Amino acid sequence: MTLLTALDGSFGDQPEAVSIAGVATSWADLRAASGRLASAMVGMPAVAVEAEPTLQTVVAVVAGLLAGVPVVPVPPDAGPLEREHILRDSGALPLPAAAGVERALPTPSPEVPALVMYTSGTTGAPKGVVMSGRAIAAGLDGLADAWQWTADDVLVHGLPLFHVHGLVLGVLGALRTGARLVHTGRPTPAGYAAAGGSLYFGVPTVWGRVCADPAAASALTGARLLVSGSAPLPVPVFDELQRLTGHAPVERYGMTETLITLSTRFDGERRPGWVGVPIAGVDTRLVDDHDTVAPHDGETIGELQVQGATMFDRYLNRPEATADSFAGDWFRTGDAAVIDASGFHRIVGRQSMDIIKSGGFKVGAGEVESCLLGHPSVREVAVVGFPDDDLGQRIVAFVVLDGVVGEEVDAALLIDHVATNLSVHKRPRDIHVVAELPRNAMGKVQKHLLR
Ligand code: MCA
Ligand code: AMP
Repeated sequence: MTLLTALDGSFGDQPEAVSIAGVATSWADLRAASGRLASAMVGMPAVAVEAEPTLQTVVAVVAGLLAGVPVVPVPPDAGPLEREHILRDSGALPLPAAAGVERALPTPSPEVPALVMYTSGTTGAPKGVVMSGRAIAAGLDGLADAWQWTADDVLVHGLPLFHVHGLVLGVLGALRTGARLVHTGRPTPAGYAAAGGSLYFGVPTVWGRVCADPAAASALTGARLLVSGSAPLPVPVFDELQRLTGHAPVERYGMTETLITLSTRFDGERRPGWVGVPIAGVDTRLVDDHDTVAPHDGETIGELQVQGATMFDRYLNRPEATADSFAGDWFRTGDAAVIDASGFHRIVGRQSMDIIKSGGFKVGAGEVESCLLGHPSVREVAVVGFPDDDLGQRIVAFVVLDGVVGEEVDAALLIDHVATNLSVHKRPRDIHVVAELPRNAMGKVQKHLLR
């Protein structure tokens, strides 16, 4: 298949080409297992894959790509609310119970939807981002170019397999570049230290934890490149990582919708607090509130808009949301940024307070609020992101309890309600019970006052 070059035999083979949480396979065996499963998948509208960090997950994802069946990764800890939404909205069916006898399958067109990944917005339930094999290939090739990422690399990470970072970059990227992959199961400093890789991926929370474990950090000195993304890498973490490992990390920026669009380069400047330049095939611009192009002077803040080969097709079942997310050919990222005269980008923040990035996970305040309102004791709620040294932002809920129910509600119960109905990383870390929420004359909650 053309997307996953390593599975075509282009890089020869090795017995431990892909290793996940200690279980390894060669590319030939991976290709064979995926081929058998693909044969049983042909004709499915979409396939739901429980995205545990296991080799089975990789086999199932590759099978979907071989069969031309869109893969919908489901967070393994997704509770009933989140799971039912994803399955109903995508129409994805469970994996076939048994693999078939492998048949020769035609190579799917690069325009066929390869993945549907769910991402949170400011309001409502997460939206399914439909991405083609063509966009994925363009995104990975752009990163291979920026990072000089080749078959000589050993890629190490332990990120979840239901988001772009862990799955597209972290698995498909290895299978396209021919780099050997060591997935550590969880992204722990000890796991990273023991893996002996050349190329490491992490979210800032992971890099912060590596810095807090100097022995683990010093084990990374032999690496070639440490890459951070999914959330802003704090400058002190950048500096500390450089001090402890000898490597200035490469920071890159992207979104589920656009894949990775900006990065500092292996052979270029790595400036703390900045996310570099567009990868090949991507263009960017800044606009003001009226969609008028703003100057790239390193000071003027505008909304970052992007266009190019890495773009998603559409939000599944949401033509209006898709249309609203574009200004002509330009995708509205919702991130505020500056661009300097040399083309370097700095992400200044999100335009909406209702998008929270916690541990690199994007969480919509509205989704957590709806979930909490589903608890019988909660009358009103407002969810906000508070700065957090470890997670970047921590989810905090302010709740007004329903006096009629009359029962004392334990904060732990409400936290658990979100962890079990949505997923663990969407749970508030703190609950504040308040008599009322600050509202303006229109009745709208004034979240900035809560912060
Ligand atoms: C605690 N736990 C609970 C509860 N409280 N479980 C159920 N109910 C509760 N009330 C337990 C869990 O079972 C789990 O246990 C543990 O707590 C999880 O703790 P938590 O603090 O949430 O996890 P963490 O270890 O602190 O997580 C930090 C992390 C994680 C590992 C960095 O946030 C992470 O994996 N982040 C990666 C996010 C990511 O990949 N984003 C990419 C998005 P146990 O540990 O025993 O299981 S893609 C993207 O953004 C774009 C495209 C881009 O640019 O990349
Ligand atoms: P997601 O929806 O999970 O794909 O997250 C995309 C969002 O993550 C972007 O819109 C940014 O807000 C944020 N993000 C990703 N990478 C970076 C980065 N290097 N610096 C700052 N924010 C980032």
